[in-house]
Amino acid sequence: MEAAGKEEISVEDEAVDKNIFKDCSKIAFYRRQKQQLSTKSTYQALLDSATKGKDSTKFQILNEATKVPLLAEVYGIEGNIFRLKINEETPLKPRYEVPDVVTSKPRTVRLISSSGDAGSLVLADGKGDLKCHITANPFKVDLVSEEEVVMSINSLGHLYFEHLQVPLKKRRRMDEHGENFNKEIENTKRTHQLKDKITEMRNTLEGISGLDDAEEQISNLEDRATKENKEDTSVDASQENQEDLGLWEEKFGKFVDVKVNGPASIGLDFSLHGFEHLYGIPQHAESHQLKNTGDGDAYRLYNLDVYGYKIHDKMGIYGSVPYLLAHKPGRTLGIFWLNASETLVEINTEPAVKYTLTQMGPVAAKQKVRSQTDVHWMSESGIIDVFLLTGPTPSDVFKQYSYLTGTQAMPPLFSLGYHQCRWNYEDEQDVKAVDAGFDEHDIPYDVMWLDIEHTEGKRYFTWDKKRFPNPKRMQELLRNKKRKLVVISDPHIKIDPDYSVYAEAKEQGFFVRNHEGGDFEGVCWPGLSSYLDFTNPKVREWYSSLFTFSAYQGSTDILYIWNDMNEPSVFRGPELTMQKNAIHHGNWEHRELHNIYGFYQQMATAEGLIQRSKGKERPFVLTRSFFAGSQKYGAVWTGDNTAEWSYLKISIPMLLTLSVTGIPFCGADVGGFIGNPEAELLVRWYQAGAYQPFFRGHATMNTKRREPWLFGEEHTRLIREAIRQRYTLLPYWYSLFYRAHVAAEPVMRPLWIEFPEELNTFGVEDEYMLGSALLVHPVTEPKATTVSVFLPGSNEVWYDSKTGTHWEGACTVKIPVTLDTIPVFQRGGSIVPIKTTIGKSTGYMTDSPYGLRVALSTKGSAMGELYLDDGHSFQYLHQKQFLHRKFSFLSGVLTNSCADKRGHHPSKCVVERVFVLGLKKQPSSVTTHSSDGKEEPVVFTYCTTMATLSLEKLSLNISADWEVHIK
Ligand code: NBV
Repeated sequence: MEAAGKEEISVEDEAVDKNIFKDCSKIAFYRRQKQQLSTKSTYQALLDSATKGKDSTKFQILNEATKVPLLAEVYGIEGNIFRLKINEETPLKPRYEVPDVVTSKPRTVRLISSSGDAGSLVLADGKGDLKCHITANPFKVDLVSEEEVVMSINSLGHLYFEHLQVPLKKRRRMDEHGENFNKEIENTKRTHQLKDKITEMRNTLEGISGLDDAEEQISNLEDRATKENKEDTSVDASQENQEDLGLWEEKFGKFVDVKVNGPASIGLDFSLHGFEHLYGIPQHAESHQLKNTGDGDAYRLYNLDVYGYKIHDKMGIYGSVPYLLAHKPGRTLGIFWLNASETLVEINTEPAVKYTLTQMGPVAAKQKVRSQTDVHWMSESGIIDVFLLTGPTPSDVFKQYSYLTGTQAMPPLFSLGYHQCRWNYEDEQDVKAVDAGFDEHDIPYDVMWLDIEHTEGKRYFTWDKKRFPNPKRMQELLRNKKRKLVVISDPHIKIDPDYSVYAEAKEQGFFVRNHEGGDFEGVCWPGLSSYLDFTNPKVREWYSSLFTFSAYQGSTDILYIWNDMNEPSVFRGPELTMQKNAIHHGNWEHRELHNIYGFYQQMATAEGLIQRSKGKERPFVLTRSFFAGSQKYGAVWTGDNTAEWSYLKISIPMLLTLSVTGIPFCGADVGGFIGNPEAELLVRWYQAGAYQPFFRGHATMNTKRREPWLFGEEHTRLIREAIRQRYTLLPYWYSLFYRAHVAAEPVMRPLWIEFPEELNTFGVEDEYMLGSALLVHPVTEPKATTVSVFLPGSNEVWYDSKTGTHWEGACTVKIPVTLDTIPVFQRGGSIVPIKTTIGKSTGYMTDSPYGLRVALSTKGSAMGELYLDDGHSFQYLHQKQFLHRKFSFLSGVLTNSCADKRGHHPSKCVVERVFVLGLKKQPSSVTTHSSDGKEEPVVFTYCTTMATLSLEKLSLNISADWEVHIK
């Protein structure tokens, strides 16, 4: 392989070297905030001078020590959301506010203000059941819902705000020259205000004459600012006398981070009253429920390329979603901390305590102290911009979050099939052989993947001519089997003037710059590379255009994209990423937006795929790095995991966490990327992966080949069966993704979402729900002969999907398992649509018949739905070309009716089979009834011992209204 990073990362090494990465003790802003907390200084809100604007209520907050004024803004947002923004009132220069994540402008609602007691201010939403109660001194905000304080902000006094300063060296120099320092500060601020104004003008004046002058002025100002910054970067020893505070310079190993803007970190605490269960803030290889963080052990949100990441660790890995949910019976809350710089989150739960007589004396005997969880957010820079999602139900919180950041893009149907990847499929011949292998072994699959070696020397958008001399021919081969191809496209661009992508980007100034003003250069797979600045809308537009068929030679419309290494990964960089003082569009330092870099690449890629089809086709883009809102652009996977049982096990909580933080289309490399899984582990991984949203087998180089048929006939059979189960359930998967797309319902759900009142579901992470109908408990232990499955819900009944055995809910059952068992249970009261015939790939299944699996509730009823469209275009959206059916089973009648009258997508498909679980009495007759009054008898099989009814050879059109009467 031609991989310049080989000496940096040994791809054979299995364990991550944690010394490459920082722990909290090595993060200066963490140390500073912790130190400051021990010498608590308080903030006071000046509520008397609060002003009410069109959208928000504003007031000043003063730090009693520094007296630097902060400006707080409280917004009420449609759908029971509050937003609190805190920034410096007049910062020396603008501070970064994360753009492009919050979808369009969220509609604000007018908050009604009244003054409370002792100089406090109360802001209530229109209905008056939600209130923000702001206390002046010390500054605190209580979120009150139905007269109950559910959350307090800054009640622990952790509000922390480092205001931007002029470096001490510069101050001294000015003193020496008798210059007025304060005047200079004012001038600097004015300069920045002027710059802002001009930018504003530029936006409004686009295309109008005179713009050139404005541009020139801007450029002069920018030059001046850059020059000033440069002068300021030399650090004064006395200013840095407390070196470990890392104010203007921070060392990590051989790396020195020089901070032209000095310290700029922010922090704030949130106390959640009565809450003990928190979830979210991916990505960590950790349990689903957030743990208490001890000293120096905060959850880190900093996108990093961590090969073979350690599990049960809070270190930052590939992606970050600074959003968490808190849950207790009766209420779910969300806190979305919109900040893209390095962020740390501390969690501390104090459980409820009942004091006894002996411990506390008679007065306290009856006292029950409510549990409380404190969350402390700290970010390296930017502003405080936090959204409080008030629920009250989990699904309300999902909707509120999706209102801000968008829902899952509707995936093309093929992407819900099985994907076959390897680093690397060597050449066209290899692709052909692997593709044929699936057919020979009668295993369905949809997508073949090509890793970095398919390119000419890791120049993305090119093909290695020897290995892939005729990429179109190869794609035709796949197309003929209604299959697709995904190829990799990383953000680093090989420095090679003969490489047109490089040359063009270089010429246009599309790369991230270093702090000296040149293009940033770092080592990655192609050797020395520059990195596209995806934060620049012009770069995104250009990058998108690279995917047009004419620009991307050898690509066809069955080719889709995989974005890797986009944390970004930089082999010789600090923590294997980009220097924080690299410069992006708008002169922003990389530190401000590090966590959103990968988000932008996926955004531009998805846009490119849409554009190449002239807006007609849905894109598919897999990304390794992500941020809040990445769901709008495709799928995410959990990076370089290892072929060990513990990694199979942790994939469940990792995916559950992504799922509840708005990223439902997620998966983990099946088999484990690093190392060689034994056959049993591989089978178990396929069985788990078949029931996880993104289902792809992948392996690193130098691992043994592991296509599903290489482990003996029996293992091939088991893998085939697992993949076939996936394809059987395709209609259910697709319908779940539709719900995720339109209503922000996670596809893979922790039990607490479905059973929000049941405490014993809150910590479950070895099993989960797929939608609301299926409970899956993958086997994640070697040589398992039983698994203990918790079946929740005291009024529920659960059916083993394979055997039909049923149990009442609220119990743990020990299920015997063999290597062919995938413990899946259908919830009584649900109807699951399936396909009864499976094809080579999803494309072959468009017209294949449906089946309905009806599992009756304790009351003998059931409900379900099916969503269907062409599976690839946007016609469902623009032309309402979709079919949304509702199934219900009530008093012995199974009904198929329309769930959404707006949709029209006639289908020839029929429901061929109906299987009813839990039918207590043998029917005397079964008849079908069409909407035109036609009635026909049905041959049926009833099994008394299992209480199951099977109807076969039906021919009921899926898109028509009909009933089946069971008497
Ligand atoms: O492109 C090669 C690999 C890829 O197969 C893997 O899935 C990514 O997570 N990539 C990382 C870069 C090299 C990792 C050592």
